Amino acid sequence: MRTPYVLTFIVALLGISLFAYGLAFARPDYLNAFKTLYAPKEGSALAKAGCLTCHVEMKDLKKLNPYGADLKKQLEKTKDITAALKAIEPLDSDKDGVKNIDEIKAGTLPGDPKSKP
Ligand SMILES: [Ca+2]
Repeated sequence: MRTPYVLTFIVALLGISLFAYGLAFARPDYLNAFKTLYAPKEGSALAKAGCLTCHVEMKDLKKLNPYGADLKKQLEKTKDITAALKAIEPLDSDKDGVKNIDEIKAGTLPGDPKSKP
């Protein structure tokens, strides 16, 4: 009768591993740095986006949107998240004609061309 317990343990361990794997790609510390630096307007698309400010979908956090990709490139040059965020402010990552910093100030998504001021 020990088998079900072992199975439960394995399933739980697998769940925890997958969760940790997901967290390795989602960076809540980066999101916190973003929020601290910019304090997105409450109720704006940007404030609601959370992890999706940089990631394409929660199911596969390895996929980065254009803003997340630019941030990643910058983080290869500096490990300072605030410096990296500031460095990509003048870019228009999603090529919608609006600079990242202007999108952030407006509360729209700098990684989604369908979202702009
Ligand atoms: Ca946009």
